[in-house]
Amino acid sequence: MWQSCKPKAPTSVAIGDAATRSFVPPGKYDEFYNIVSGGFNGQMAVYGIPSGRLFKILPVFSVFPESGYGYSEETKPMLNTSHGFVPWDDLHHIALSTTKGEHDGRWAFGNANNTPRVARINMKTFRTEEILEIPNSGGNHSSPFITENTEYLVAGTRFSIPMGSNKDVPISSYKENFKGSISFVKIDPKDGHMNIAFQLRTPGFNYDLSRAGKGPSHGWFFFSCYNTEQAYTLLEVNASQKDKDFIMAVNWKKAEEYIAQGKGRVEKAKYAHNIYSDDVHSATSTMQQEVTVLDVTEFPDIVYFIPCPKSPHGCDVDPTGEYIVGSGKLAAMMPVFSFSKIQKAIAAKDYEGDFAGIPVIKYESALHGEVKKPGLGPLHTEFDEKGNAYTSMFVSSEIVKWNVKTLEVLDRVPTYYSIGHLSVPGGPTSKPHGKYVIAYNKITKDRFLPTGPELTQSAQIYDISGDKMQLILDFPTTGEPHYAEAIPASLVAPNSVKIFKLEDNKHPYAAIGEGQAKVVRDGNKVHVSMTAIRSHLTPDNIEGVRMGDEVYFHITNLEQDWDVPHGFAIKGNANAEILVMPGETQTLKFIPDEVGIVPFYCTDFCSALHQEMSGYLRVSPAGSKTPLKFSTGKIEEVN
Ligand code: RUQ
Ligand code: CUA
Repeated sequence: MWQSCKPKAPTSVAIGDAATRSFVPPGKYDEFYNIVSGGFNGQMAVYGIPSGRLFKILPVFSVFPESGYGYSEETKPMLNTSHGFVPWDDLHHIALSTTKGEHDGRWAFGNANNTPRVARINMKTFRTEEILEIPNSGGNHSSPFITENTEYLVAGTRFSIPMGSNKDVPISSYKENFKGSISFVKIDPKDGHMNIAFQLRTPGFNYDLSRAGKGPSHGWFFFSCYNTEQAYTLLEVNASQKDKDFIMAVNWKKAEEYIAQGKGRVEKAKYAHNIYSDDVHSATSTMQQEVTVLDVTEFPDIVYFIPCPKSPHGCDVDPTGEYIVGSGKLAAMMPVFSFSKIQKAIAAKDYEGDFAGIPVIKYESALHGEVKKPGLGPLHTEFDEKGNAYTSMFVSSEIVKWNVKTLEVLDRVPTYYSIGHLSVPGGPTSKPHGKYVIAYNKITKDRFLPTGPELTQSAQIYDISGDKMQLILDFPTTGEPHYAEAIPASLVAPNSVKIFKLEDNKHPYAAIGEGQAKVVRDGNKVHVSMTAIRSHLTPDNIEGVRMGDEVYFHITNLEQDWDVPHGFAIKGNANAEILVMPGETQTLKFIPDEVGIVPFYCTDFCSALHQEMSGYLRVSPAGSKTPLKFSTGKIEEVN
């Protein structure tokens, strides 16, 4: 039996009645929303904490046939880029908006790692409202990270690449020609709209992760950098030569001053800016043409390097804003830097030299201290409300708890297996909510029933309310989770939108009532303004469509009750379904490919007579004289 092959670990961990702490009784709500990145599925997912229950997959950078995201005419522009329509990406990091460093429940941001973009999700509708492409970026891993009051979202390039006018260069000219870039995206406090305020052009190597300063360090940003060897081949070996890489400290207030003084250089760039509006229930995509650039090597006081051992990955700022934790993936200890010491070192020009003209602060001068022997492969650190830090150890598969001030290791627990990110509710804010740490693991192996070669990814919840961390739940996740953020339900649930008001619907093809349902021919385009209400579609008989036509089904859901979506699908369509929320209009395009009668139906089991919620489209041969007609019950003729 397959059970007999099970390794020891899963059975040997006794969690006793600790599991009851993750139990949320039927009908009761979870305490936290947990917004989890989907990695290579390009989406976010919404779970409850502590139950680990999955509520929703929230489409962001990848098409989602389940809702029609990226398939409906209204949402297609959301995935437009300077490369055209891109149906997929890789989403690693979540950033929840903050005010004065604390969660405010307004927006969630996420990054597209592959085709550089950032997205903003409205936490009232749990929908992607805006996607902004990032130009001059070779991959958007170091992103998105936000400042204390969500003034800026910052996106750093993972790979350096040649930028500007001369891009066709030998790869071996990396040192001369390859540059990094950090984009400062201004967030409009009213509506969250994003615009690139400026980009910093930085030395050519890899930028990995980042955090903004807060409290005393507000106005600063800290980025982990690797491959300061500037290798361009076999990075596995060549980018691990040096003893230390850097944490890059950026004084963004200074950069703002230079921009205000007009010191930025306007450069040509091409990048898409896509915005979804709930008024017209549609997205528009505009192509932006320029970006303002500050080359940090030309300004002496924007950027400083701090040596950080062995290929740093996570770079995390504690809730007080004084301590910055660097995690060298290959280092046997973890350095904790002090913001006030960094300031002193800068004032005293306490430098060990420079890199590409940028001062390198002496390691000892910036250092608060080192966490000795924390574990193997430290990646990411989160914080609780009691002055403790929790670091994920990829290689030794554990979470290590330590005290930020004393640097003393307090506790360690195994994770199953190979933890990447971890998350404490409010962990990156100035006021952590604490209570749990959630591990996001890269490998599950034997934790769940096998499902062929591909196994589920998994997360694990540990209770951290006591001195000792205690495992209380494993829960499988969709995609590959990277970072996640949990936020108290009380900050989000009361604002949740239940319906869209029909009277506010400004979609050009909306039918606000069955009397407005119509079918209009415009050349070879046929626009059907159709309504959906329990339990019929109006019109449900359409004739006069011909081969060679493109049919646009604009479905308006007339319901004004919560939780009554209607769906729409039509036989043989080379497209997905659409799910239409109450009061909303969405459009599915259909190109008939054969003569005959084509059934369509509502895809969401909305009522006892859901199976009756259907209709027929008649498709006639090209050039046929069949008049355009539509009806529900009675016949109405158009033309
Ligand atoms: S990374 S597993 Cu893509 Cu956030 Cu560290
Ligand atoms: Cu509407 Cu089923």
